[in-house]
Amino acid sequence: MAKEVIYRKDYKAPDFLVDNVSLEFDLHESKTLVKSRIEFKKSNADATDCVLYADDLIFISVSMNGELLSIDDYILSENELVVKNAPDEFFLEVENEINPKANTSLSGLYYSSGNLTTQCEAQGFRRITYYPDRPDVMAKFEVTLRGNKENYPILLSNGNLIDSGNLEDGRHFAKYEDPFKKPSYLFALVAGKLDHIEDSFTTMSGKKVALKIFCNPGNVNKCYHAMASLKKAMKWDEETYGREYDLDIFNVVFVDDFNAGAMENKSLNIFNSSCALADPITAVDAEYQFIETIIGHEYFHNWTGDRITCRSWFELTLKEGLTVFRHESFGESVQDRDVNRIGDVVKLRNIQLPEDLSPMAHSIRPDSFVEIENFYTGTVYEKGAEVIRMMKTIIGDENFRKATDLYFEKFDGQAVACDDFVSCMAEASGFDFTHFKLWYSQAGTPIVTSTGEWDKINRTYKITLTQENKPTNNQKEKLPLFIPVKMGILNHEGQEIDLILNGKNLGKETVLHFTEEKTEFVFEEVHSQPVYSLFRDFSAPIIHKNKLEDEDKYFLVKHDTNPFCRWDILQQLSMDILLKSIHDEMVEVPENFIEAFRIILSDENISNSMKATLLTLPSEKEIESNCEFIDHQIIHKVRQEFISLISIKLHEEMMDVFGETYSKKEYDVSAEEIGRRSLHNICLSYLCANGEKGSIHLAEHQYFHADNMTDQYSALNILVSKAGERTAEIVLDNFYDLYKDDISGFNKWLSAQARRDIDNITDKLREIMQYEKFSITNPNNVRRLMGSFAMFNANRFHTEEGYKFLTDVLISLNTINPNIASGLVDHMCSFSKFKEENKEIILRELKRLRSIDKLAPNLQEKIDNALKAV
Ligand code: HT7
Ligand code: ZN
Repeated sequence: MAKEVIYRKDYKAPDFLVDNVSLEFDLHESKTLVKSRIEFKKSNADATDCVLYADDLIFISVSMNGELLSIDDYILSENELVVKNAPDEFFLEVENEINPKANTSLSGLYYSSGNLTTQCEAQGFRRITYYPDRPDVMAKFEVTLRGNKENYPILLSNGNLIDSGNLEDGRHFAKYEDPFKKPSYLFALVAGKLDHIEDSFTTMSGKKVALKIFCNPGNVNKCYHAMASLKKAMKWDEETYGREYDLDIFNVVFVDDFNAGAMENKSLNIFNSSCALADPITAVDAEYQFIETIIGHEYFHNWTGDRITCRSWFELTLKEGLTVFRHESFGESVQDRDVNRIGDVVKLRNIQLPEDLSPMAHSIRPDSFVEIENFYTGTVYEKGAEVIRMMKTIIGDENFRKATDLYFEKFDGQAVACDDFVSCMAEASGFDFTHFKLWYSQAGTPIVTSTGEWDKINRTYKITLTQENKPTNNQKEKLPLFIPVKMGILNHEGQEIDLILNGKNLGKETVLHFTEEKTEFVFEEVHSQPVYSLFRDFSAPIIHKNKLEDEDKYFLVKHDTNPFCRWDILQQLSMDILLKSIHDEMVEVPENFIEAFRIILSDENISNSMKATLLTLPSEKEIESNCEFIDHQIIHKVRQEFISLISIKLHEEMMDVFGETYSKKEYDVSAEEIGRRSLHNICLSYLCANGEKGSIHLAEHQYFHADNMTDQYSALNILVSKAGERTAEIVLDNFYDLYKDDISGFNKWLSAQARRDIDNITDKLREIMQYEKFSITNPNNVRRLMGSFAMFNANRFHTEEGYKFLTDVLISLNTINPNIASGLVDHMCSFSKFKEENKEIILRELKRLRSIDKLAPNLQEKIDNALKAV
């Protein structure tokens, strides 16, 4: 039976609240016994039934106030335990059993690689025991863990360790108490054989916090970057938001089998080891940078998520949008600011924009869902962060800090809504956010068109903005949004002029409030033909259609004072060329584009990392979002040819920069060195674009002599795509031999295989899935193989064989891990602009998947949406 749709408007506060809960676990991989004692208080005087949720539990008993309940006192079903005629205050004691080994969904308590681990967000706690598992029920937890000392020498849970000791039969125990109230989704336990490193952090009020990072034996040397990142994040949160850590202990655990990147359980963060472990030999620079920000993200949740949480899952962006905004700001401050901002926008364009164009389009605060797991999306996370950023842009840094201080003060210890957060923004700044709040409920990406008109006689410059908000799948009617436009105007010499609007001098840069379908902003005292620079730092998550002449665009590439806008305008120029070439099925690159690249390559005032960023063309996914009609094969071919032409025209310059950026220095992850390597490697990829022998030799040399994974993996990918099949096989085999026993190296090998542009790719990938090293129950393996294939090898994935292959894998994953399956099915659910023959095959495959027995609800929800949209 299909799962029902839940609506935000139906939210009701809980009938019963929990003050205290104590849990006892007798841990065993296939038979764990759970005993709970839950203290309830009625909060709705009219309520009679107390509802506890359940999923895949074996019920043993329930008693109230010490008395065993009889079958007439409660109703037990697969997903609920309903205690009838519950009094105003009482405690329940429930016993149940679970089987962690059989739990391949990795939600709840599961056994993998010798460890017992939990994942409770969003609704995993009900897979552990009967409980009012909803985020607005916040309680103090006391947890006792018992387990075999040899198998599980480390026993961890949230909060402070208050007791521990040995038991009979080679068992031991540990008792934890978490003094902070929390919802059940933040509960965690880990038991296993783990090594650890430790350090400490002294908070701004002088409290010493013990920091421990746990990992599988043999990996401690790869934990130091994470530890350094954690300490940086703790300091940054004190300096930037005045937030201090609140317990004496902070534990972090890295595990290999994990559905997402990480989880912010109170004082016991758990990470997917692929997002946490790093050393120069097995991790690339991007991973080092990612670790820094994800460690920050989970730590920042301590205040934005744990201390103040969401009252219902509809409000998910309250904690996730805000925490992504906080981690992005942290990244901007500890890494290269502008390159980082651009990277975040690239992510939005590659992940979130396609969501807005898909049948699953939703607002950052959805109004309904079937399966909450399907709403951990780029929209809720990354676009949610952009919405927070816009508020900051509108009210300014100082007011924003006042507003967050107010938020922390007012709502500490509570489960609240997005409206509560925005009310703090309004109260602290005096700004009326009523119109702005439409961003929370309206889905879709507005298209903003801009034109500029200089009036020589009146010396005015009129900038006209129009916004179009196209219907999305479930929301046909749209209203104009409140769009902050950070901007400046340049004179013909490239200098910023004073912005005089309605007689008021706003300085050289301002934020326009664009709130209607069309608005004209008339700037005064503009003495010569100017050029505008709009949406600086990407001040709003919109698509900007710039009506400037190409000449003005190239002028901005050279002169715009805002690095984001310089990059963005160059991206627009590339996109224009790409779209025209796709249309004409012939690639022509104008000389001034080449000249712009040439100037960038030799400009000493641009950092290496910014150069690499500027020289990167929009991805195939971004091109797709800009096409009316999508032919993946043509998009791929055109983009490759574009790169080849740049390579031919700028061979010498690329060679020079490649040489200049060569270094024998020992590997380090300073921003400068990361920038150097990234420019070096992008030049190498351009040089090899045509498979020219001399350049391929350079790549081979780099592959075999690199002392770090960044250079080696770049060279590997270049060789695999450009050096011909024989060389590709040789280096892939070599890479496999080197790294097959290293999880991170093996995963990289899977991605490299999945991206191969070869005829028999699906046979190859099916064969790899049979390798002993490959495990379909490991989300990283699956994502690296299937995810990379679908996302980065569109040319081969969007074929009959590709769709069949993904569908076969999804059928297996449906029972193993529906959450991972649901993440992958997206690649087949947004096909309205595809070629007819592709549409037909996708429809056939989706129907095949839809018809299988016991299809998971999260797959059902997505497939049904996709089929409805046809
Ligand atoms: N809050 C977490 C989101 C999450 C998750 C994490 C791991 C496994 C399954 C999960 N479902 C939801 C992670 C975060 O945003 O920080
Ligand atoms: Zn998060």
